[in-house]
Amino acid sequence: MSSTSATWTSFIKSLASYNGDLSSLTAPPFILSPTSLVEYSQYWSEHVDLFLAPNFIQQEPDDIDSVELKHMVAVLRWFISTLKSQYCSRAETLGGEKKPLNPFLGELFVGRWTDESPSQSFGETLLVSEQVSHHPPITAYAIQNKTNKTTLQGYNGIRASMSATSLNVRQYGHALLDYENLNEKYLITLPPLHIEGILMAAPFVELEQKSYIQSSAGYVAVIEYSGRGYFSGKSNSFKARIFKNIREAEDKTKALYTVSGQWSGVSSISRGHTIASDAQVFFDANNSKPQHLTVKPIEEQGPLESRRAWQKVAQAIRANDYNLIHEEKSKIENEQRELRKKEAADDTPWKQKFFKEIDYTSLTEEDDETGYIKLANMANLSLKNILSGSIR
Ligand code: CLR
Repeated sequence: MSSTSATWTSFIKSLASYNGDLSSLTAPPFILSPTSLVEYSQYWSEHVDLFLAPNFIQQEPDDIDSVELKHMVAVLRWFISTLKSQYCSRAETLGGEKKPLNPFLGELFVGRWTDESPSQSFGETLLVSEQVSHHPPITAYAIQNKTNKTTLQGYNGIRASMSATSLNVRQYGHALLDYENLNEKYLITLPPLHIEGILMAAPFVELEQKSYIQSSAGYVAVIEYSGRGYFSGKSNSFKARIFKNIREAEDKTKALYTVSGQWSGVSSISRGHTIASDAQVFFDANNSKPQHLTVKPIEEQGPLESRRAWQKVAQAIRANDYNLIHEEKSKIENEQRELRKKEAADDTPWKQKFFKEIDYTSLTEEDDETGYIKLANMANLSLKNILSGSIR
């Protein structure tokens, strides 16, 4: 057995007790990513044109669909476009899924997307992402385009457990999308996933089960995920159906639209509950390059900003220098321990910079300015801070 496979075997053993808390995972260097998990929020907006698209949709006199339904189709297209960035980008740039850096409390990642549209009607889109909990890791984020009064905000945590061959990951949290000019909001839940290929030391993500998009206009999209050898035999497959409301969603034949294909490739859309032979292309991930955000140069970043804070660790990872990785990581960890001790001693607990925690279970629909409770009720989803997508 080579030394690589020996460390991989012990890594797999450590995965057996992994619960989603990255600090408990000691992985061999070749599986480490130089990027912190706090950066992953950027994947929500690498197709800015699709993110803003509902703002530019017009109702035509001979339209069969309501304008709200047209918006829902556009929101679904944007959502599907985010998946390749979210779940395939490490495989594409680093050759496989990697273990991200474990963000420290208060770690920040900020950046912006400039307007690349021909008409310059998009304006600038900003991202702020903040690590709001360390044990367990939870990242909060907001993506805002002021020109078009469009905001996405949400938070994300994971729970993981190892089965015989794969790491099963459930995401908790949700995203809220607000199109202020349209007076429409959307609640987005996050799909469960699993990491395959671990035994072969070639990990990759596959999505599973369902996620939902609930519109404040009533429409709901139910997205079902499957991998190789399920309904199409292709990896990264999905089938999404749009219904008038969650009650209609109980009967698949009531679907107003059906979308089917690969989220990392091509998908098609048909009216009704089946994909017709003349179905139109819905989204083609191969033909729609992600637009990466711009981040300040490291020298100009503040000390809490992710790339500056992890700079030395990232360099050590790129250089494959295990001792240096460990040394530089320990510096950050010790510094964090000292900070927590000091906060406890001074009785000044750490506070988030950009986000506030809301206990939805103690709010009524009327008191909740975010609109989350109303949307969660419309979609029949649990309000408790438990796994997203859980039915009440
Ligand atoms: C984080 C939030 C993003 C979507 C997303 C994509 C990939 C997920 C990541 C989330 C959480 C951490 C994750 C990662 C894939 C692999 C990694 C589950 C949900 C785990 C911790 C790595 C384990 C080590 C393997 C390489 C074996 O919006």
